[in-house]
Amino acid sequence: MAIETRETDALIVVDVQNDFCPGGALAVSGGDEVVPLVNEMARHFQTVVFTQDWHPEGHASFASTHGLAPFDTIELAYGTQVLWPDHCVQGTPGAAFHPALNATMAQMIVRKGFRAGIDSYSGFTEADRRSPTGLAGYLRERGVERVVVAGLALDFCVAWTALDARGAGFEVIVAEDACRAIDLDGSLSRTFASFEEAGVARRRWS
Ligand code: VGL
Ligand code: ZN
Repeated sequence: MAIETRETDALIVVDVQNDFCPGGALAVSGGDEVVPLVNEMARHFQTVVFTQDWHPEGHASFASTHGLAPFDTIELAYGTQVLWPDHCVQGTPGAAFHPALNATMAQMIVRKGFRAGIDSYSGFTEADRRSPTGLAGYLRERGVERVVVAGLALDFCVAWTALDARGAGFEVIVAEDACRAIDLDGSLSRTFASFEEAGVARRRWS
């Protein structure tokens, strides 16, 4: 493996849920392809955290809530919000983890985006940039120094999670081959530029 894991590493697996896989409401091309790799990776980490996008019906990030088209943007109190198809509605099959994802490996599952008016791409801080999920404290208390991030989508929830991990003082590696991107209006190249600027490393697992 190209990433030598340490005892003080954590693996953060972002949003490997049915709605982000082919056939889902907000399918990421090849999203299901990360599952075998993520399952393999998880065996090498003492700390494994999953994030789960977990929206109530009528969520502020849903285009349908505003009578607008998916992928339009609007201004909310906390800034510009991309509008998505309804996805990852709490308790629905679309919000469940991909059936082949080995969820028994996760010690901690962080649900996010559960407040009707606030989105959360990041597993650390909601889109208002004020409300922490508690994940940074959890990792610090577990003695974690470095996080490896994998999952969906590379240019949204993986990106925000990786950048916030860096902002919280962790060393961060994004395992690129264990991610897939949406790539909306240049979002992927902007993501790579922000990784470069923030000191988030991009590596392959295999
Ligand atoms: C995500 C858009 C909306 C993601 C979540 O997991 O990247 N993207 N909600
Ligand atoms: Zn979402």
